[in-house]
Amino acid sequence: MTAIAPLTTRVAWKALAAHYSQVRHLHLRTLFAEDATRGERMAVEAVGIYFDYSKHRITDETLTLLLQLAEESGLQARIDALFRGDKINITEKRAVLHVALRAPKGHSIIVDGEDVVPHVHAVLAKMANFSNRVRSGEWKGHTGKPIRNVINIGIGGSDLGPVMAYEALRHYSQRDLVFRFVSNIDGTDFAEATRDLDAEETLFIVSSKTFTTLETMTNARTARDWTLTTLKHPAAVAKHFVAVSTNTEEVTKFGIDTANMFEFWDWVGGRYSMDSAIGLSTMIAIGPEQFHAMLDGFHQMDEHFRTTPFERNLPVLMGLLTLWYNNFFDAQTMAVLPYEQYLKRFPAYLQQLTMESNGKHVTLDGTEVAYQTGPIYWGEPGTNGQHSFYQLIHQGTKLIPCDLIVFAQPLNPLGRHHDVLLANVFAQAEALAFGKTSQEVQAEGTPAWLAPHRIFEGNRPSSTLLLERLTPKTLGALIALYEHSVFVQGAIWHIDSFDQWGVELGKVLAERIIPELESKAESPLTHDSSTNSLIRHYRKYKERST
Ligand code: G6Q
Repeated sequence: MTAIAPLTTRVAWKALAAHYSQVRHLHLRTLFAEDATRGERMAVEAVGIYFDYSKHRITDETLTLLLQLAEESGLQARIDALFRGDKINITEKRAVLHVALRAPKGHSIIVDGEDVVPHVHAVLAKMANFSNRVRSGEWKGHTGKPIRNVINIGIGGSDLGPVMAYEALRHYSQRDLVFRFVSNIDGTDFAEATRDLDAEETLFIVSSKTFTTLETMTNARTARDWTLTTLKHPAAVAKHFVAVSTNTEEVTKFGIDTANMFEFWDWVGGRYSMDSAIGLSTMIAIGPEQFHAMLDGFHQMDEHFRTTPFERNLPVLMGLLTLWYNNFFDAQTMAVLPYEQYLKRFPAYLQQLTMESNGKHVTLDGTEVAYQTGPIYWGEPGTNGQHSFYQLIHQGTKLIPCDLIVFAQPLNPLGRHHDVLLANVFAQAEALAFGKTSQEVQAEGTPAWLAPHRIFEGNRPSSTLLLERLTPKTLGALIALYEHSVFVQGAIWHIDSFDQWGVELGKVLAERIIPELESKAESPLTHDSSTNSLIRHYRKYKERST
């Protein structure tokens, strides 16, 4: 890794800090009034995504400086290292090659002296074969009935991608199959997912990179018991369980035939794995052809990111804009607001992608950062959000940049619904940017005492992402856009966006507490006084219920 000047000492950073104090009060009303072409100029169209970033609190100089910051941060070299398969996840000493998962046949990406692309395609072919057999009813359960229900058991990266993709692409799914997703260790998740299902017709996909994750393995064992309670014979496991994992040994120990194991590799991070075999449930739902269309969307965005000059590069622009608010305006959060019901789990998916990746407090060399890193991502589908939390975005005291995502063609055309939906998203972006002045409020005849409450300051920044239609391909492009935007931010902050040590401590402590909760004996407790007291109360309450 070449030495790089600390972020806050870079020329462009200092220039941006000075520039910020000059433009921070500039209003979008002024910026638009001064430049009639702003709306067309500050927009880029690539891989089917029209990205309008004109409603951001930026001038041409802001952009120039942000792009300079990207150059000074060695972004192009980082991108090249990513695509080359360098071990850029330095704390885990791993390559980060989700881009290989969607590399077309014939491409070549070498990891530890071996071309990984043929392996990726071999697994895709195995997934396609299995998916087709389930979809056609050829794959039979233990008693000879075809599979009707598919349950993915996994958590974190082995759950959020599959459930988001299933919901997003439900329109394209085989409707006579039921898909459910069990992630939580809370028994309710499993109980509710299976209560109306027939074990004879149910297939479990145990998705776990490590095949040791406590929640997933507990749910998988419960699923095995549930299956065997009905089907009685241990041989049923082979017909009702398949695994997606990197850990052959643990899969075998669980009793799943490795012929029914779909492999992936340690260079695929959990939160970057929905297009690997972790997407098996997605492929069963939408079929191999549509799954490949999704991979194509991912790949096209990869190529756009890898080869397009930064000033027209969607993930670069998106990443830089996020950084602009995060580091100069001190914005704490980013709202992701899909105006598309099928994307209802997209904000939850993005929360892991963005926050697990960039929620870091030290740089690659282990020194404490002297600046803010990853913002909090949150959101809900529009227009529901408009009737709840948008109030705070419009008139609260916090600056919340928004991503508004919308598709021009409805998947379920219904009367005037879609025009009304689109009108809402455009109106919101307009209201956020331009607000409502006191003159406008007065002109409406609002009494003086009420006027302050009705004024919208405006100057609330947003990006609008307008796509033609939600398809597997456009979904792939959209996800890759966010993946690479996260990468851009992490590269500039000089952090490891691909490890997740922050989730470890809680897991270790839970393992220690489990026996203390399970044991009947009043074993002495050696935690802090709060944890000790909570454990004692839990034991007391638990006894009352038995
Ligand atoms: C993602 C994280 C994490 C992981 C889960 C599940 O990047 O690593 O969310 O995906 O902890 O892990 P397993 O797939 O190993 O069960």
